[in-house]
Amino acid sequence: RQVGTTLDIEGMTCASCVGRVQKALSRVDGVAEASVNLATETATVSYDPGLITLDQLTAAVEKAGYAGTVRR
Ligand code: 9UX
Repeated sequence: RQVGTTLDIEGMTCASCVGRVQKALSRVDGVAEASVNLATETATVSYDPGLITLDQLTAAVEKAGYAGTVRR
């Protein structure tokens, strides 16, 4: 099963930032697809909730050097 969520990402200022965040999210086991938008400072992520939690997604963003919060 897959669900989608949107994260607000803080701290991205260039295209490389986008790449870093996208790579960090894509690498998390259980993430099917991650798409990061610099203009809106968001990431849309499709993931399997049986494999990972939202906390793990925000943790991956933080580990990459940015602040990620789940948009509720
Ligand atoms: Mo370039 Mo984005 O250093 O932080 S990757 S601005």
